[in-house]
Amino acid sequence: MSNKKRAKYFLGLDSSTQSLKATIIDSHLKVVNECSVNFDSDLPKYKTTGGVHRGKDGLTVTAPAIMWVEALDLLFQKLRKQKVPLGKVAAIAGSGQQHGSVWLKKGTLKILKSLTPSRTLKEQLKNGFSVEDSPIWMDSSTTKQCAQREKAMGGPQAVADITGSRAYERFTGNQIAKIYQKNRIGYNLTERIALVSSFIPTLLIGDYAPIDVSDGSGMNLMDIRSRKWSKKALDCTAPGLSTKLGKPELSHKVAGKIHLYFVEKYGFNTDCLIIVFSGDNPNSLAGLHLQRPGDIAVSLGTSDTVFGFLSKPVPSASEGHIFVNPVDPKAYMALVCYKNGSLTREYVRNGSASGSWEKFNSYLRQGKAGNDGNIGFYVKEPEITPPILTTGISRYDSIGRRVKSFPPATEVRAVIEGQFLSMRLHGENIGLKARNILATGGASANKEILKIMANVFGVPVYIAKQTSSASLGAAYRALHGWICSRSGKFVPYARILSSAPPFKKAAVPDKKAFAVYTSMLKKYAVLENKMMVQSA
Ligand code: 5FX
Repeated sequence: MSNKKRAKYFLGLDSSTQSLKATIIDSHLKVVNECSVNFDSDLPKYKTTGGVHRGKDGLTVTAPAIMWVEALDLLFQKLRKQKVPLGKVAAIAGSGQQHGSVWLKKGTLKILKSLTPSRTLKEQLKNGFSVEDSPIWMDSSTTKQCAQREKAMGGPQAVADITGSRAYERFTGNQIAKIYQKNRIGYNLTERIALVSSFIPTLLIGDYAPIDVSDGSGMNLMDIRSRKWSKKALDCTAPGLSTKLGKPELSHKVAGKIHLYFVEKYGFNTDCLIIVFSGDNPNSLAGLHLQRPGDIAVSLGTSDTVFGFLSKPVPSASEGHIFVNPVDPKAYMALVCYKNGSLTREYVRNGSASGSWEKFNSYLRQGKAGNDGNIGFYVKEPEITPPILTTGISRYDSIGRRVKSFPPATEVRAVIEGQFLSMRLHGENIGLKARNILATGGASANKEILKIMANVFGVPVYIAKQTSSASLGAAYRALHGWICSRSGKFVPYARILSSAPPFKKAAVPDKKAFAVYTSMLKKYAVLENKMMVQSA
């Protein structure tokens, strides 16, 4: 048999906020195909903006679960059209936007098990949800439930010590508590609560797929040390919850074999394994090969995140999150998340640089490190890090006086410097001290932004060839899970990375600029504290 005939492919599926994306690699980690469905433009009938619906209260953010179902059929149709040999896909793993929950109605398991290729997934599952609009990570409407659950569990630090994070509005346990309190009928009708990440494999295997321990760490429900649901956390959320959640599973395990629906409709092989899916940030950690302390990634997307490998968890009640590591079941990862990411940068670009990235970058080139002491806080969305629910822009001049506006070049530099100073400050607070940075996400293609990143952190910045590290990481994990399953034991993830393409150095730090930012950090922290006190 020729090599081509024997070739095996591994598919990573990324169900992100805005799209469902497929990345296919061969067994040497070479990307052979990429394809995606954009929720706004490919499925306009759901009337989403950026893949979501925003509530009138400015806090509630949801997405229609049935849209994700329809997107899966559409994605496979596109792949078929491109003649991608889906029959050679040996394993599929995936990634989902973290924290979002999918509410499956009693009786849906039966529908899943008997999916028929003569009808679409949407036709078969349209009545399958007990709550049709899934709360997602951008939702900040559960402040009350966070306070209630923190009180019941012994305070923010007690919650962080068990679950890896204090109670955060977007974390699934607090969202579940809200649904239990406000929509009792919906809660009682629920057979299974899935995460976005466990929902897609649920469709693929036609059975309830487990929540993985890494994405499960983003729920304020799991004990990150035992990797089991914490009784204390379940008891203060809603009754009968552990049955509705199923048992958490290690991220490299097999969830099941692909359902006949996909075999008959799209030509998948009956032996194709579905590896447990995880969250987008855990998958990015896998895609960016973060394997040692000091390896950190900065992802510049809808949400900005800073994350990295961690061997010992030291959860904090004031910031950041500790998750179980998705590729090393004994280790952890730390993460700091910002809601004000690309949309906020774009807002400043539109207001100060006529909507042009070229102009934005020429302003960045004009200014110098430290922005002459000017500092800005751009809270377009209620912020997670630090928690600031009141939106607005606050600008301070070199002597800490509040000013109404900045000249355009100062404004542009202030938004970028402020974001990176905050990342350095809060990342270091939870043990993420960078030795080198891997930049990823849309804005990692912008060299001027990367130069400032290198100078603020004082370390070299690398970029991956491919900007979507979550779907690539999912594809790598598909291969990893498949190898573990074939070997009948856990195989170190490092072994599969040996043929991964190297990263490219994109920016090196300037020592003087780094020193400017180091001294600026203190002033930044003081002003940030002031902002928090004002917004409380
Ligand atoms: C992480 O905690 C987050 O909330 C975000 O990065 C989402 O995962 C984005 F999908």
